[in-house]
Amino acid sequence: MQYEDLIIEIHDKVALIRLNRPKALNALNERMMNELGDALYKFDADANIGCIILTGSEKAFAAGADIAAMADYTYPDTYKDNYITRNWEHILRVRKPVIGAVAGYALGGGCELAMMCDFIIASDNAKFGQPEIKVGVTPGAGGTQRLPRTIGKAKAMDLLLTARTIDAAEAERIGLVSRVVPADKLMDEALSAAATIAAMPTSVAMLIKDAVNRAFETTLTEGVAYERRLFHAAFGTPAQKEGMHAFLEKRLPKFEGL
Ligand code: CO8
Repeated sequence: MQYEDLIIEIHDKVALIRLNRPKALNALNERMMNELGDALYKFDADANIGCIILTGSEKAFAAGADIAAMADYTYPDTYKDNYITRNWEHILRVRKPVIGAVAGYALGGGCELAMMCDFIIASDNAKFGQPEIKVGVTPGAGGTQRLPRTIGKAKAMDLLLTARTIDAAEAERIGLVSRVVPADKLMDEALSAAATIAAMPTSVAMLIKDAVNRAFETTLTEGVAYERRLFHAAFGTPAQKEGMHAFLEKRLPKFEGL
């Protein structure tokens, strides 16, 4: 597939996907989300890739779903087509780690897409918000669900009901992002984190991602039982043999291809 709205770069074992509709501040439309799904599945299946970065431009990760594309939609249009949701959740089916590298605006669907990444590294110029209420809709890609789970009910209600935009420092303080770096260091930081992850055994990174995501879907007891099964499963991976024997032999592990 040739991409019109994405730019792809490969950095050793890291795939970098850049949203690229600069004139519309990367407003997320049907074509871009289809392309994103295609690229994500391709890299998820590529044995040479150990981590994926999703980013936008210096001005916008994404300023939301494309308002121009949906302004005249009716309820039957949206319901019959399952409008936009059908291709928005591909990212949740990706089993390898996905880092969101956010500079500029991550608003509405852009904030929701960032929250669907495994963690977010933000540039100090990043701005997050769920301003859907100002254009007369609710969030539609998990904003009302993932935001309270991530930052708690009080902050989530505040952002969702006032449409207030928060800066990177506040986003880090409330746990929406894991790190904030100067704007000109964002890609270095994201690539470095991704390279670190890609150098780990990918099979185990996938187990960890699976286990952490289960925490949001189940009770603590069930989640811990699930984790225990994955821990047991890790003993079936060559990575466990290599990792533990390398430690005992006082050498660095060789996880290439594991
Ligand atoms: N959709 C379409 N076009 C957009 C969007 C958008 N979300 N955001 C910006 N643009 C376009 C502008 O229309 C403008 O185009 P043009 O130059 O042709 O007029 C261009 O990008 C530049 O934008 P601005 O001139 O407005 O730039 P500013 O720097 O003045 O402002 C802002 C930047 C503050 C980001 C401003 O553009 C803005 O408020 N954008 C809209 C933010 C918003 O409301 N987002 C939420 C949209 S609704 C949504 O996301 C629902 C998600 C549901 C997902 C469901 C999936 C299943």
